[in-house]
Amino acid sequence: MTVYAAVTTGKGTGAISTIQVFGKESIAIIKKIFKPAGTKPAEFKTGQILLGTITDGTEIVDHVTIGCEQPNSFAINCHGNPLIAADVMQLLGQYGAKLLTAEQLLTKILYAQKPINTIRVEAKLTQPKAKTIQGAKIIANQIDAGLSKKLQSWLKNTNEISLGKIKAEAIRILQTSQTAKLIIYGCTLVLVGPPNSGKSTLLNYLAGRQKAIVTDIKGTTRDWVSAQCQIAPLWLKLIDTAGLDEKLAATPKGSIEKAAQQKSIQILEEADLVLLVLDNSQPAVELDDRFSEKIADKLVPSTSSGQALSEAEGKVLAVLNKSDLPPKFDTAKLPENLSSTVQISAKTGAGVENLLEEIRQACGVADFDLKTTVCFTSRQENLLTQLKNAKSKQQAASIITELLNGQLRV
Ligand SMILES: Nc1nc2c(ncn2[C@@H]2O[C@H](COP(=O)(O)OP(=O)(O)OP(=O)(O)O)[C@@H](O)[C@H]2O)c(=O)[nH]1
Ligand SMILES: [Mg+2]
Repeated sequence: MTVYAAVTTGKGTGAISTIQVFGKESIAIIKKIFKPAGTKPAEFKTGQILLGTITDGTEIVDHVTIGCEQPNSFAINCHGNPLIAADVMQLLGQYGAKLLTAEQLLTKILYAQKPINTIRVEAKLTQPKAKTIQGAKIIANQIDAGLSKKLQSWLKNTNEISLGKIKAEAIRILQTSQTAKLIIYGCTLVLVGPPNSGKSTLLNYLAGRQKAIVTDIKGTTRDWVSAQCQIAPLWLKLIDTAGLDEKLAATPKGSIEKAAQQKSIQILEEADLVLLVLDNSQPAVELDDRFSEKIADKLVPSTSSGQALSEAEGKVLAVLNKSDLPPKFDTAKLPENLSSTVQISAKTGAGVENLLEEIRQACGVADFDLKTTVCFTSRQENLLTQLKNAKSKQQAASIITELLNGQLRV
């Protein structure tokens, strides 16, 4: 059996780097580069931690500990400088270990455990990428329950369950997964609106720091600015954009203003949810046609079942800002089909809690049950999409088997 090795700690400098060595012949290779502290020879017993040095035959590479986790799995903990970890890896490679990425190694380890459950492998690989603790829990819940259990029960009861029922359940899982994805991977919120409406002030308020420059001069924000914030169970990537108004068409070609405003229109494409920030203390302004068209696109609710990036696609929330000033905005001029309209003051914070609740509602995460059966990788999504289009029970069974036991390419 081949021996595999990978640096399993994150990239960059940390206090410690861990190199995982896996495979039946691991001990034979480790013995060639490891010298235990003291005079006794090393005993690689499961559950023990050994102290010693890694040497290249002539010089000490580093002082390390080795955790004997399984008879064929060892964790070499060396100092955190990535150059040291690279040296240890090179030595392992010289003595015959196959050098892998952390993901590749984890996949090998998980596939060595029987019975194979690919959903579990994907969960272990994906969980560290979850942006929120709720997202991590959703993934964990798919291992022994959730998606794994659903697929196992489909396979076990293929004769009793109708194809129609399986397809209907696949559609429901795909739909619910769009909301789960926002909780797991985060939601991109783009703040757009006319100049001076308070977009940057709102971004700063939500981010809890002065990320974007705020002035009373129209057109202060040129290049887009991004910040992050958590509003449980969501992680938000906030993008503040240059103000847009009816003058875009008249703005000279090649000018910074034109480029900035065009960028604002482009960035709308990335939005899971758009906040249309308007100044409630001013009469409504006409917006540039191109901008209005883009907003109109976002206002069209998604009709596809589960193929859209998120259920929030097609959602625009209007924010009537500066509620601390006398109102002059004619709300009849608001676009139709808005997800909702919220009055706030980004300056004082009044109404912002209400806005956050509306964001949760618009994303469909307000009462989301973390135990819901969902898919959480594009492989699963593709296969469930195939399942919802399956033409026969036999085809459905082979897709379900692939979902549960298929090989991953990492
Ligand atoms: N009274 C009041 N003033 C506000 C509020 N929000 C923002 N302002 C002020 O409005 C002005 C414009 O705010 P910004 O946040 O720079 O507006 P913006 O939409 O980012 O403007 P551009 O970058 O030019 O598109 C500043 O003087 C802010 O202090 C609010 O809720 N109440
Ligand atoms: Mg701004």
